[in-house]
Amino acid sequence: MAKVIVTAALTGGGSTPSMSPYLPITPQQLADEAVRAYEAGAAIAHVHVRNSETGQPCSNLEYFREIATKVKSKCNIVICFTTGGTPEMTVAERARVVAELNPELATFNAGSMNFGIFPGAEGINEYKYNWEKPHLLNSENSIFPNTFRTLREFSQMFAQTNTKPELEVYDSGMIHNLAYLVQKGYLKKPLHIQFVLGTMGGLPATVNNLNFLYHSARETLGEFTWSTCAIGRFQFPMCTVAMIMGGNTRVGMEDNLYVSKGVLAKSNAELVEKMVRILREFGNEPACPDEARKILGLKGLDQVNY
Ligand code: KMH
Ligand code: ZN
Repeated sequence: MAKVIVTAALTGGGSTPSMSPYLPITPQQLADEAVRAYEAGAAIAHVHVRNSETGQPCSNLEYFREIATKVKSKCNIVICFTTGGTPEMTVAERARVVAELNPELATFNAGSMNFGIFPGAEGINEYKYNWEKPHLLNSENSIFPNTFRTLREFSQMFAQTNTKPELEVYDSGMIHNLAYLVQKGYLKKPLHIQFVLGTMGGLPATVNNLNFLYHSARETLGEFTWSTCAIGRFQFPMCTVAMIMGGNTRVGMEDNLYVSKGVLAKSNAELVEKMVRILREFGNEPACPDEARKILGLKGLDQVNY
């Protein structure tokens, strides 16, 4: 039996309120979703924040703090804050949550890329909010910037706060960006990688691509811990493959809004429950938060600033 980490990515920045009435928006909703995901077997909650009135992705530090504090008062799930945000945010805005809240774990996007969320507009006939349509359509002409300088500065900030970077790898070139950061001493081993499959601009979600990324990373970086997430209907197939390969899994409404074909998930916990059922069918068990802390070598909940 292996212990497998299930991360719940609660809301993200690419899903919009018109796509699902169940998408969590306010800090209270996000905190409740994190606790329910924990009860369902998630060891990590990956957190983005949204404007409470409009649901628009934002980088409001007080929302991050409120969620983390509320969650911490109820359970010990690991919180992994986003530093990716959305392409509309500046790098400084994205970095602030780590510098101020000193979390155990946060995302670290391993290179620049196109990040198209505009196909998401195709299925929407009526928008709930005015910001949604331009947010989706403008992504046809925007870049998700993570220059070498940003990577160096983020590495140094993560080291200062002793926050473990969850290294988001969307394509194979990014593995070599990481190798450069390791070689220069900016990133320290052991590394933890999230292979992100199926974004528009990154590698498609196929078994071959996951296998290729994993083996390229092994060749280039040696040993590391890792997890996979995949967009849309590929979420459960790719997480299942990752589990079989010995990796960890990330599910949740950031990447996928449906629990089965045509059926919207009513909560992130539903998606976590499904992943846990799959893990158990293969004789595995979900890691609890403290087991995840051990696997990833996290500093502990007593060392955060929230
Ligand atoms: N939005 C996902 C495709 C981040 O938040 O920094 C990847 C992600 C990155 O979760
Ligand atoms: Zn994210």
